[in-house]
Amino acid sequence: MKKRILIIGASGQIGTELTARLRKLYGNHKVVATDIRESDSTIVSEGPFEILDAMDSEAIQDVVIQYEITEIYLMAAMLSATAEKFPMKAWNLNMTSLFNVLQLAKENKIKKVFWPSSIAVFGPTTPPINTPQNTIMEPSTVYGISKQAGERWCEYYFNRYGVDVRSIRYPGLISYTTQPGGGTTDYAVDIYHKALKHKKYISFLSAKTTLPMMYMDDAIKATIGIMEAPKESIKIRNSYNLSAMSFNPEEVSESIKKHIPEFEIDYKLDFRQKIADTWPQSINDDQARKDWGWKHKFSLDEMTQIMLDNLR
Ligand code: AKB
Repeated sequence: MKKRILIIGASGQIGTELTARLRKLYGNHKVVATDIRESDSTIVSEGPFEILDAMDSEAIQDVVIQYEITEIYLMAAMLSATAEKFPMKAWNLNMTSLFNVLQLAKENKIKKVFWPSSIAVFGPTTPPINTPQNTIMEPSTVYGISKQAGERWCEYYFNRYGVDVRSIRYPGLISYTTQPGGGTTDYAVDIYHKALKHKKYISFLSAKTTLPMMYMDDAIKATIGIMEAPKESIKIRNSYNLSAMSFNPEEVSESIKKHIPEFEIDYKLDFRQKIADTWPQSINDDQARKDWGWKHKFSLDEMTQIMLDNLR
């Protein structure tokens, strides 16, 4: 059967870049981009685009049938900070959208599913340094709880119904094309915008709050990499740890200062500090490297160079 991909949440931070990369790989018409809102980017002009609500199972099924979809990347979700403001809405969106897609795979209407998990599945009782693949997971945020429940459901659908679902636990993601929305790691994107615009940034996380992070190119490579890997090599059907680098606001600020010496950072902590305090500082991703050949490329300084060059 020929590959035809559906991306749900294609206008978001990851969806935008994922759509572009998949279209380059497989051809524009093979990748159907959908989102609840219209996007003004090339996503709409360069290939098929449909308005689609991830909560609407019938609408998703219609698109799957219309375009003869074989795989779905489900990128729609409410992230950690917004989810704390709208707990029930976040739970409903994050879980219903996943069930909608898993169900289509269970009914054999599609062959493969990608669903993103997050470092938010870990919590205050998790070992925070070099966090192992299998460890204590007691998330204390709504987003983290929904991602952990999602992981369990993915594994359940694989074990019980043979659904080929693949997942990675994204760290904070940084890119210059699209802004993130509603996450705790969003500062690591905003800081570059503000550095160029105002030469100053006020961080909502403290100087020493170290979190696992990744440049978007690496995240896209991992996402497509796990989906392209032979089925037998995917040994974990809940979600894979994934790591590239770890840094804190002070360290990004030092990296920016190498290009903009007058850059200043100040700190005004808000509710997101509490969320960050429950997440690991670094992640052990040996299993992903061993099972399907994951390898990261970008370091903090390389990313800073790219971010500043492109945002300029
Ligand atoms: C967030 O901050 O909520 C996300 C994530 C780490 O999943 N970027």
